[in-house]
Amino acid sequence: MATNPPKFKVSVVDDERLQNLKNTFERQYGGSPLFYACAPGRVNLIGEHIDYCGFSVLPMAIEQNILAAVSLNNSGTIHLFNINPLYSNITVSTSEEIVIDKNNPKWYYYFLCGVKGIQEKFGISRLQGMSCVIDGNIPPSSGLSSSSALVCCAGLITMEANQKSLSKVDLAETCTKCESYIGTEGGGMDQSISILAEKETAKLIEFGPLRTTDVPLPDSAVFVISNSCVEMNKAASSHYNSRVVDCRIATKLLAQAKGLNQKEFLKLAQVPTEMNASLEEMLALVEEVLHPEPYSRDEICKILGITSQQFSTELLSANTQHVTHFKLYQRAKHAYGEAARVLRFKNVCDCAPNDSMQLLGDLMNQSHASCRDLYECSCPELDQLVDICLKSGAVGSRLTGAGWGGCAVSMVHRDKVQSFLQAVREAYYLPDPRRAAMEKQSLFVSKPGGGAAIYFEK
Ligand code: ADP
Ligand code: NG1
Repeated sequence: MATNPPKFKVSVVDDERLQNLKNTFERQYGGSPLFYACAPGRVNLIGEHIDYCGFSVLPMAIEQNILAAVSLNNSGTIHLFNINPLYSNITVSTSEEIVIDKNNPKWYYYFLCGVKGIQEKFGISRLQGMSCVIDGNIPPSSGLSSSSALVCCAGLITMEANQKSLSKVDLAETCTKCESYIGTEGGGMDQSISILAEKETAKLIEFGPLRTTDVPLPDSAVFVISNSCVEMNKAASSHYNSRVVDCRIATKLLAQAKGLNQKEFLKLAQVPTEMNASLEEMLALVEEVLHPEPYSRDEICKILGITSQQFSTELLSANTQHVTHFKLYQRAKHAYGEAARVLRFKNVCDCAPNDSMQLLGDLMNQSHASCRDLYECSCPELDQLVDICLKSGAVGSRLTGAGWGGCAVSMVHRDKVQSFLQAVREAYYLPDPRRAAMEKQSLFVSKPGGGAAIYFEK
């Protein structure tokens, strides 16, 4: 395979998988693909649920990805065929507006988010018809960003098929914006790392404006992903958006308490920036201003001087209209604490990564405790798995991604990886037949992978 265009270089692609994709494409459409595209999933090492607060996060791409084979057609349609029979085929007309049903998050809506995002970005009135075969090997709804990889892959394909060009940063921002058509108010970590990742390095991702910095990880650290085998589909539940809403309301109460115009504040990171305050000072402000008991709607409306109608339309999202209580103190405390942990993790890696595995592990453990107790985005199985990982020799272990199920990421000393894998296998997977059947794709070592790529056959 030769790389083309140069901006999106080839990522690691398993040749057997590619050959299978090509064969399926030929059987399905009767011709060869014109090009291929892939976009990876990611594992977040630290910085959970703070991208949408405007704070930096620290993920790396994984080797598992969404891979697609594509040809162009003149029939004014987008055909999508998925290698996995669980995901049914679909044909969409390019002469009609692309409609994404937020109440029914079918797999192809994620693809159509990417298509729509590029269409809107360039104001394309009539999209190029395309025939695609999709093959994904990222465990879905497990905190490894399978959905964003699908959105990014579709964005990249649509850009290429319509002969448009964007920088990686612009494509990442476009894909972040368009995934919100499915209804989740994500912060951009997943799309940014899927597109901007580079092999062999984790990245600090900063927002507003989007930028990334390589983070050198300790030579002796190996990151192991383990799936709790509990799935949580973000778009089909309101857990995720209800946390976004808690943070938005906490922002407004903190801003108002410091005499700022709360209407101008939406993200927790804006308040310290405006006040020129440190994260430690923000944690003290949370203690001073917010109370640990959940806030009711009435109380929030009274404090902010807004009507119940304004509360519903300006602060809540479509799928959180039913929420009656808001744990503002706990959510803000998590966000400012987690933002500080990301910066400490990055500093430790920059200064003395090889002497500091324990420090990094401690930060990961603190992050998990905060996600579990303050942000309440873990679940019993995930807590059990994290405990097992620590007892099996991990230096640090925590849930990764949105949570409420999905994966843990553990940092393990290189010399202990084999005994760690065996101990986790015995304690978490083998005792349960369902988990045992999923073990092969659920427990694996992960190296930082490359970002989204397009390539042509020689
Ligand atoms: P994640 O944390 O993996 O992003 P989500 O629940 O947000 O979890 O998204 C998972 C959804 O993404 C799946 O239900 C499915 O609709 C879509 N998806 C993931 N992988 C694939 C795939 N290989 N092919 C088609 N759709 C996929
Ligand atoms: P996953 O794990 O892919 O559901 C979600 C958000 C991220 C981030 C994490 C929590 C989307 C597309 N992704 O990730 O932006 O907020 O949760 O840190 O909404």
